[in-house]
Amino acid sequence: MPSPPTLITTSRPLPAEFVVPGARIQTGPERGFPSTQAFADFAKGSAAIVTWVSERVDAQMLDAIGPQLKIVANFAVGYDNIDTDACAARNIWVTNTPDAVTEATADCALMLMLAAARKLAHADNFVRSGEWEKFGILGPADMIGMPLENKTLLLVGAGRIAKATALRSLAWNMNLLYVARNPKPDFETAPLNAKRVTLEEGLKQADFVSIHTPLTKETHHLIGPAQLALMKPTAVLVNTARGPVVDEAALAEALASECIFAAGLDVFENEPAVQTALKKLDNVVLTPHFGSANVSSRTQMTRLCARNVQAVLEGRDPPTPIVRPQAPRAR
Ligand code: 8YV
Repeated sequence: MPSPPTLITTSRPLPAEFVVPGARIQTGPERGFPSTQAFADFAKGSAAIVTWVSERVDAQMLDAIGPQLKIVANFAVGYDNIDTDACAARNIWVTNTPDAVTEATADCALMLMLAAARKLAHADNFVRSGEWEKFGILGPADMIGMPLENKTLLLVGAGRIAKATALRSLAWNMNLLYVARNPKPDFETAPLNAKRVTLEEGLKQADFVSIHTPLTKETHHLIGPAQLALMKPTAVLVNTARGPVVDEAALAEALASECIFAAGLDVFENEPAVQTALKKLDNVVLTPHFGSANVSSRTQMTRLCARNVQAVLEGRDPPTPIVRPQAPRAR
């Protein structure tokens, strides 16, 4: 009797480009599963699961899915949602989607820099609410923002997205600083000519700060009250990486007290919840963790994710591994 097709579970419906020949693909609900347990129950018996940034993949989940699970393919470049040690201990591959998200996320960072600097949240609300009609034509001193031209941009992290953001910033002739554990020759040479600094030095000097570091134990609340206090009152903070890198309550406080000028946030500590204090402020632009949400990026993410799954199911190394099984798997 022919064996049944290999089962792949995607936690949500994926774009049509998610094709893995010979496999049966079952998809979770549009808005994702209500709990890890519900996802695990649905995915039981799968050889591959495709996960979204909001889904925690832990030892309990892996065990509930079963020992036939070969790969956790994250539909994102960040993989802080996955217990990689638990996957390694069970000889399960973990893959992500680097490169595919780079350009769209860098666009998002620049969009938030400009939007926050030019008070877009306030301006948009001013028009929609009818406030403009009551107020009248703006005068020379109304709604004045900050320029990007010739200003200093600090990149916290020096990976692909930081570099793509830095390249875009050259259009404004920005002076670049970066924070990284090790020197990055491609940041320090033309065209970026960025200078490596400590976080403290960078925060003091920067007019714009853009976060591009993965979330780890070391980067949790990397930007807290002490760091915000170092920033200029005219400075703008942008986060397109992971919410918990910034202490959200401390940021709300810094914005409310005008310790910094503005912020642009695509990521939050407890998504989809956002601190009420932040939502009340008009010097912060808020977007719903949609950095990679453009057509080109989503297509590339989907294709790469499918290639990762297909390779592992066919016994080959996937193109973008994070965790590689150490022991040969019984087939
Ligand atoms: C999100 C991301 O997956 O790649 C990442 O790490 O955070 C993003 O691509 C996406 O924006 C969620 O909508």
